[in-house]
Parts: sequence; C-alpha cells; structure tokens
Amino acid sequence: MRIDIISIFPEYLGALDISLIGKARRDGLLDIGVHDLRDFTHDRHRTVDDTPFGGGAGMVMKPQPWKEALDSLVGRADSGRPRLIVPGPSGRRFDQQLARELAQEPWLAFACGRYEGIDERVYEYAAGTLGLTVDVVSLGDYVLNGGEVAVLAMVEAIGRLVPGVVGNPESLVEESHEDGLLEYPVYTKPAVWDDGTVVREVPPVLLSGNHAAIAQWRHEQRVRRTAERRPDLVHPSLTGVDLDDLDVRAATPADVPELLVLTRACWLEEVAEVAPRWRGPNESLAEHTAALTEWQTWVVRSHGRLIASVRARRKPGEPHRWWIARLMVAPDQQGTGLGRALLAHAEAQAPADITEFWLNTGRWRAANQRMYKKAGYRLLPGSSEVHEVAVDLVKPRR
Ligand code: JBE
Repeated sequence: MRIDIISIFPEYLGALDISLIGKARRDGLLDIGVHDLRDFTHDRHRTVDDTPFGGGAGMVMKPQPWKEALDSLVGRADSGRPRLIVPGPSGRRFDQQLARELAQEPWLAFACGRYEGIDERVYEYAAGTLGLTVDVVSLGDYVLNGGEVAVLAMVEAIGRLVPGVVGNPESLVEESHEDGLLEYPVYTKPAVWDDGTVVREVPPVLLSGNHAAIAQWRHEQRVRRTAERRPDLVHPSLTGVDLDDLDVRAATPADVPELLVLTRACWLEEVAEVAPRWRGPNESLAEHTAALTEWQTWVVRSHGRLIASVRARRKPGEPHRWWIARLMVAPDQQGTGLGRALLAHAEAQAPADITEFWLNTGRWRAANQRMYKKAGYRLLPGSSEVHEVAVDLVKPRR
C-alpha cells in the first residue's frame, strides 16, 4: 500500500519510522512518502497561509502550494490516483469500519491542514480538476492544532490492517471495535499479586483450564464493559435504537427554541388535564436557556431535526444521586426505543461517584412506567403518597 502525507511539519511524522509501522515500511509492506508543503512555495519566506476573506480569527492555507503538492503526487502517478483524506474536526468520524475500508485502497494521500483550514477551492480542485475522491475525516469531537496527529493515528489504524503488518493476524480479530464490542479484561502472572495494600487475585475462571467457561466469561465481560462504557455501541437488539445512527450531543442555547417546542408537544395533554399546575410546558425561552446551566442536557437529531432530549444533574444535598428529567421524544417518534436509548445515555453520563439514578414521572403514563421498569427502575416506597400526580422512580447504579 502506498501512502503520501503532505504537511508543513514533516518531522512530526517521524514517528512512522518506529515500531510496527516502521518495520512494515522497511519490509516494503507500506510505502510511505512524507512531503513538505513548503517545498511547493516560491517566495523567500516559503509562505503557506494568509488572512481570511470576510475577516475572522486565524490564518487560512493558500491554495497554490496545495495545488502544486497534489500535482506532484498525481503527476508522478504511473498507475491510478490516490484517495485523498483531509483530517479535520468538521469531517466524518474515523472508526474501525472506515479504517477497514481505507485499508483496501492501493493508494492514500493525506493533506495535513494547519491554522484555520485550507482554502475551500483546494477541495474543489482535488475533486473536480484532479478527479480525486476527497474525504474530510475527524478522529473525534475535539480540536487539534493540525492534521498531523490525526494522520499518525489513522495511518497506524489503517496500516495494521494491511496483510503482513501485524505478525499474528489472530490478534486483529479479537479486538475492541472489530465486532462492535469492547475487549475483555486481561491478566498475566502472578495469579496472586500483592499491590502493597491489597492482595489481588486473577478471576478463578481464567485458571480453570475450562475453555468454554473462559470464552463465556470473556464474552460476558465484553458485553458488560460495552454497556457500561459505551452504551452507544450496544447492539440494537439490546437497546432497541442504535444511538450510533443518531446524532446525540450536549444541548446549546441554539437548541432552545426547538427544545421549547418539543416540551410543549410532549406535555400538551398534561397542561390541559392532568397536571394543570405544572409549569414545565409553559416555560419561556429564557427559562429553558437558564435550565441549560443548571442541568446537563442532551439532544438527539435525525436528519437535522431535533427529535428527542433528556437532561440530568446532581441536586444540592444529594451528592450520589443522578436526577434524570425531561426525557422527551417527539410524538411521531415515540415507541421506537429512542427514549430507552436516551435514558441509557443519560445514565452513562453520570459522574463516577453517582450510586443511584432517580427520576419522576406521571403516574398515568403506563407506557413510560413499563419502559422505566424494563430499564431497571423501581417505584420509590411511599412515593405515590408524596406526589399526587407523579411518582419517583429509583435505580441503583450497577
Ligand atoms: O481529528 N482530526 O482529524 C482533527 C484534525 C485537525 C484538527 N482537529 C481534529 N480533531
């Protein structure tokens, strides 16, 4: 496999000489070329950036050096064209599936941007004039200073899938993310280890020699870990809705108008009949906005539309209790398992020292109560006496 990387910090990519990827290069399995973008400038200062049209902070990478750098790759081509990957926080998420897909390509080129990004016409030139497939790809939802660190990660994840790069191909199969579950915990000798304070033992099943029992234990550990750490990965058959297919994120003030509409849509009947004194559905935009600072709120979007939300927080004087509230699913999306999945999301976001989840729900809402019960919630003893129209539900954290 051929990989070309264009960067203004070629030294950054020196790490690709090390370890398995370095060995694969020396063995001829990976043909990696690193190119300095400044070699394609013509001024004394080797300038690669300039100020943005329309104003704003930071600098933008100029198109001309990028054109010449890309031309030099494609021009030298004896066969085919590279697939161009531009790492950037606004790209499609990089994951094991994309790594597998890219590992099938004969030739990849990575363009590392710095500053506020690359002039948009470079993308048009690469896709339009050069006819390359161009993908903006992001490691995750955080901002790096440039694409180099992301390229190191992507080349490592892709490179190790190229046949021969990892010595024992079996170790590729049993890994986190290969089949959608996280890895099981692993142990090595000694079987009994004194950490200085506590004597810690390896789970006995691993010493039993019973391979079927070991396989079963490991599978259970994988499912449990995945549910605990990454509920978004848990298979749809376990949670109903695959949160992976949905866009779940922390709510911002920009979400408030739609949150207000969702709140009114979800609690219309309560206002009219069941809980006429409850202010929730009548809250103003300002009240909804203020709630964003008191609560952690998450919203779910599907095709851009806000279809569900939930919020959670610790209340003063109740340090180990995670209150989950305003679990709302748009009327046309109810009954899809979305509420259950979002509840799991809110639980998973609880800080580590939380020991129980609480929520309060309308007594007359049988479907909701069934769902909460299935999710492990129990009616708080005495709760129905305290509230007329709603009950408190509690669930210990596993
Ligand atoms: O993940 N990425 O590919 C990035 C590249 C550049 C800046 N921030 C990122 N997250």
